[in-house]
Amino acid sequence: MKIKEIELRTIHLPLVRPFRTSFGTQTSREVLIVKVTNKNGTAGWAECVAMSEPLYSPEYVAGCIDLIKRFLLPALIAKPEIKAEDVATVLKPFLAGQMAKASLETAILDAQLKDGKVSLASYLGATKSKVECGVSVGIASNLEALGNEVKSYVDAGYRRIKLKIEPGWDIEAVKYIRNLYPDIPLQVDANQAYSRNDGKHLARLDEFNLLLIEQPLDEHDILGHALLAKEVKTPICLDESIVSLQSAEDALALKATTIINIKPGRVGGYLESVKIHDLCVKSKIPVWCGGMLETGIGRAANLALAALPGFTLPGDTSASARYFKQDITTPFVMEDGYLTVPNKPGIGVEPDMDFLESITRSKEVIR
Ligand code: NPQ
Ligand code: MG
Repeated sequence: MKIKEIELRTIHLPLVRPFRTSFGTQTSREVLIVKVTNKNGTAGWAECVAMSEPLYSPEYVAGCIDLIKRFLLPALIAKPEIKAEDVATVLKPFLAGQMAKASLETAILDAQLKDGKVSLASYLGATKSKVECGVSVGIASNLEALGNEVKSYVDAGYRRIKLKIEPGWDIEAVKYIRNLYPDIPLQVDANQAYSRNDGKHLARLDEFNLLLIEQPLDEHDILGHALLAKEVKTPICLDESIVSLQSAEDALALKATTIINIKPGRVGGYLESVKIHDLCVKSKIPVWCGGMLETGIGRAANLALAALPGFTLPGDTSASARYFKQDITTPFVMEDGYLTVPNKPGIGVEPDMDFLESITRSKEVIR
């Protein structure tokens, strides 16, 4: 297709409750929304999952906007025609910006699939029409508050609970929730908060029958995760460390991870995500779809990916209401612990333009 114009818009959405992780407390979500219009007049939408600040990953919203305007967009526009399948190759010379690149590829793919009348789910190879939902629970001020929040999610029907942990909020929190819910699928996420010396401490989690421990160490410490995997019985699952197919291959070969969390933004897009999914299926490694507090735009696309057959564990693909009072699309509502995979062409959803305008903080159109 030929690109006619690109709109870069930042929006601001308050969260229904503060979300505390080992890297900080978020009370709202600033999101970069990308709209690509092609010469047919078809609009493709995507969101960039970078946060306002580089706390989870090196990328951040203002940096992504700069990277897109200064380097990525000029490289794409220099091509007389562009297919979504070629975007990653065209952008490969630029050594930064998986999340920025993913947002451009996804918006182009949305427009391309809409023109072809194909849903993202069927294009990616989805085999399910609904996916099981898990939920990520922030660090709480005390155990009782944690118990109340978890109870609200269990009552809503979530099929897996993930507790955010950090030194000082780990063994006791897990023990408390495990006592309340002896059988619920339970896992933890440290977002890099531990060090190589913490193996003995983290092995104390082994008695609680957790599905996995997510990203205990620094994103660059693949060897550390491999060493840790020998000290703890609970499976290690990498998140931040997996930034490409290559990094997934390396982590598996080095036995640093036995389960993988795929976040399309973190690995450069949905096409790279499918390659990692295929590698995991071939390697008999369970995968699940992570979440970055996406609006309906990103959530729709994540559901398409999570509907692939290798996604055998519930993801952080929660309902819109987990994070937002009002979503920018028709809200994703959970039924019996499942979300329905969109099946209309492209990502299958459109933003509510009146609401989108009302929460817009900045907007630039590049022709
Ligand atoms: C994770 N997500 O798996 C991330 C981290 C995360 C659902 O736990 C604003 C934007 C706040 C993105 C907090 C979940 C965030 C964010 C946490 C991502 O590691
Ligand atoms: Mg994580």
